[in-house]
Amino acid sequence: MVIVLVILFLKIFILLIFMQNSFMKQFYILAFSFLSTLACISQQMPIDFENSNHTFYGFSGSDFTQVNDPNNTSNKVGQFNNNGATADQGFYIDLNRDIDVTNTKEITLSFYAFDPNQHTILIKLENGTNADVEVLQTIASGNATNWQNLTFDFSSAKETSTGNTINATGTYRKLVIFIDLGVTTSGTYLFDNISDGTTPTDPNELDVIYDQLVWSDEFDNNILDTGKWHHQTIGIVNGGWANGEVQHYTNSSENSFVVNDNLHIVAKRKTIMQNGVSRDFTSARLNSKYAFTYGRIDVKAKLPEGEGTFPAIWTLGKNISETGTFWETQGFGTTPWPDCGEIDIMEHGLHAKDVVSSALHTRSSFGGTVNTKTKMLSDVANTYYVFSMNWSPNQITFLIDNEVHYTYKKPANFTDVNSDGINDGWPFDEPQFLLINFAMGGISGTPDPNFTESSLLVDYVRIYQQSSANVDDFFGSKFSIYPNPTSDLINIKTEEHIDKIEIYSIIGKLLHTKETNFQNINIGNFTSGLYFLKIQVGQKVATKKIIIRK
Ligand SMILES: [Ca+2]
Ligand SMILES: [Ca+2]
Ligand SMILES: [Ca+2]
Repeated sequence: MVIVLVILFLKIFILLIFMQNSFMKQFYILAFSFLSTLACISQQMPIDFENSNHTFYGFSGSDFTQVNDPNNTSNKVGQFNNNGATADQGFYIDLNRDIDVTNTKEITLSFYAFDPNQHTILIKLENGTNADVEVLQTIASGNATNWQNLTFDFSSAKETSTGNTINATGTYRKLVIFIDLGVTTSGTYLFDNISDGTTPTDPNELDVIYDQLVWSDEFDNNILDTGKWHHQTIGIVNGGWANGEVQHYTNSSENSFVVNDNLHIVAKRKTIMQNGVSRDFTSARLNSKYAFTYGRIDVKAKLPEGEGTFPAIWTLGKNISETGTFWETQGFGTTPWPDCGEIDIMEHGLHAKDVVSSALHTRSSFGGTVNTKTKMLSDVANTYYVFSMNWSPNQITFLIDNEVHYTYKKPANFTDVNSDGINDGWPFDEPQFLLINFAMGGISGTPDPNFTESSLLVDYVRIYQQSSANVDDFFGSKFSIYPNPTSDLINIKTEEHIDKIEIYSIIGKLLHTKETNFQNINIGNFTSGLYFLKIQVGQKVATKKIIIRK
């Protein structure tokens, strides 16, 4: 959190300084996006402790620091200290790329003790798609001040809750280490090179760029376009709403209207009877009369304020069987939640003020889903942010102001516990529609007793997809790009007649356009990192990845 805040403050500082100079602004956004990317990469396996983010958190009286390897001062290692206070001392790290024990069965590491006694090391995996699993190793006495390489084999793991030996599968986000679990032994130990056999990848990378606008509402006509939006007003839980919420949704222009270039969704303290149920607050919930498969949604919004306010920008499967949704009224309601899939682009009110969250609800994890991530913003009630979701056949990436904060990958293993033929972790190959609503109370907390009304403002909604020509791999093979990686010049060799070349950042930001002289591109001004080159020939498009290394 501290590091995230430091980067945030640095960005704000730099942006203020260079606000007048748009090239420099662009350059620094790019540079800092790359910095953020590096910070994120570092919370992945393998953990070599060379980066300050390779930090474990001690609990029950344990503490962690980074120190130099006593045998090699240029190597950083993790120092794990138990003070012996309790028998359950341990250490954990939350990873931003899951450990996948379906594909990788072994976790290897190097261990060093300062004392010559026998020790046990337990590696436990938590926050997973399956139950917690653990593997124990015993280090024989007499092995002090020597690095030992250990292998933890999860094809023969113990399921923590049952004690059964199982071949572990699934993905896990949290790695926990216990040294001498079950006894009150103090001691200091070193670890290095904790690995699941994978190499670091860039979790911020968008795998597909969606840039063709297919549906939007700019809210610039002072009228709520009911050709685009449906008011969902029939309560879905006994005439009320989910999550213990305390509002009714109406189609009244008191609760939703368009003015000053913005959609306003207004929650008010007002008692009404609807569907035979009385509620003390009114608000609105809009469904898009547009649904799509794969693409990008950008929503620029300013959030309401007050304890117990719960605005959300999200999507549901067009096939959801839920009374009163637009698509149900059109005859598409075949599939119950969560099998229809839900993508929460932005929710506010589930965590502290100014902390927004993104989440996925699927058959494999719903309700209190493990597939979620929070991000702290600044003054969300007075600041517009662009909340985005980039949904490809392989991953769903969440961005705020064009910066990735969470990526959900399609699970590697197909599970179908409810036998409906749909991957329990990925019901996302079918159309979804957009919802924008402003709930009150329930799991977001009791509304402030002084609350009278507040507004969710939406400046625009834009949905992008990709022209079908974009996925033509054969067409892409007609262009040779070299050298790649490059430092200052990209050469392009082709028989095709190029019309335009664009360069995008890994988060889909257009950085450079070229409309003549396509033999080469000077990228001397670019910082190191991964970029997309989009080559346009008539209606056809080829996309190439390029790496710039300075
Ligand atoms: Ca190291
Ligand atoms: Ca299923
Ligand atoms: Ca607008």
